[in-house]
Amino acid sequence: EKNELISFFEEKNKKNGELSDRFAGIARGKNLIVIQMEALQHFVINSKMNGREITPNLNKLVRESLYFDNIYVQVAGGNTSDAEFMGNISLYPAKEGAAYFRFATNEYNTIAKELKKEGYNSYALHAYGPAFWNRTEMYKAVGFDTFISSNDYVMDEYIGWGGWALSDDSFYRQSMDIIDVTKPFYSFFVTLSGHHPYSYFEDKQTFDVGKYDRTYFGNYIKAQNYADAAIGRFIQKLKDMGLYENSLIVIYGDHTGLPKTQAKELLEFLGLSESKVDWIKLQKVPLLIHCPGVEGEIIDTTGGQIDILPMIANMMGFENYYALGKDLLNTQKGYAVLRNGSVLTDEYYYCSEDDTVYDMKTGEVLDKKDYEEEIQKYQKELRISDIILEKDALRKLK
Ligand code: GP9
Repeated sequence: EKNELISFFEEKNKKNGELSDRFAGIARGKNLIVIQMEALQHFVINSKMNGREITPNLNKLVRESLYFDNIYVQVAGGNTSDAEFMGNISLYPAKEGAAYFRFATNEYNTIAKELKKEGYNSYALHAYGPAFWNRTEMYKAVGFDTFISSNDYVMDEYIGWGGWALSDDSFYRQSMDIIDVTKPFYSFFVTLSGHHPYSYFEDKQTFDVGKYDRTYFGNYIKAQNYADAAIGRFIQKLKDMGLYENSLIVIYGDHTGLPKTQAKELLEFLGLSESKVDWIKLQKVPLLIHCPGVEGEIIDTTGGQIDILPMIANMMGFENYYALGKDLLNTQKGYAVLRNGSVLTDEYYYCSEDDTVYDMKTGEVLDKKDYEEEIQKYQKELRISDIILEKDALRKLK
């Protein structure tokens, strides 16, 4: 297994070396502000309801950023914590259970650790009980210097999670009072206002959802509209503090917020069928990277949350030899591997549940034989990731 890992990473890094180095080092020395947004799905971006944009602030930011619009949700049993795991470490979620619980004492290569070598302070910020998802333990392995949790925030405004989690507005405001902005920093924000069941918004008229009023879907839209407004105010605060022009800002959704059991209104709103391909295309989250001096651009290469770290590493100029993700800005052929073994590319969707390959554009069934070799090559990443987790292999390889 050790030899397997060594040759896998040699091969992976050799290939990457052959590619161009677009944006390499462009954000070196800047602060890094990563915002992992709760249940923010891709479809809300640039979407209108009754003539009004659902997420006007994010839409504006998207226009000024590198925007990745084919990012698939890759979380598994660890849900939100799996998104954190991929974002900060670029390994796949555990095969069973949550990596945050099962592998919290492993050795990892992480953003916080790499930036620490450059003299950065790092902060994990999440206004919930610190033991949830075993964050207190796991954040030590991720290498955060400071974890600010609900023990540290004044719980002065409740919104998300049915109305009993701190509002994003208060969360951002208080967080910026805590972070020492006089030194280079990496701040990792994990929001909560978009957390189901969205019932806080049931009787609020904050956004006109028309016929979806008082439905799960309508409440979800109102929750994401609120989360967007809060992020708009946060971005303004960063500008007022003089941080916007000196920071790399990365925003992505952690997982979907509308399960299949609630799909009816969503499919109706988007005018989609209940086909396998239509549904998988909805299992995407937005990802944007805002870098001062870089013009807005849409990147439609297929990828996943595991690809976030390699892009940050490339732009900030730090090493990521053992990342399993790829830099979508320097990759010709995109793909995403899901924890259940399904594989998505620009061209096809291999669904592991029915062992069938579908044409991504038409939904037609394709001949699996033609894709088998490539699918297995991509799936190998899951095996490599499992070995790393189960054998604590990065500690040994080092
Ligand atoms: C709790 C929050 C929610 O701290 O991260 O996690 P989820 O229930 O969405 O996985």
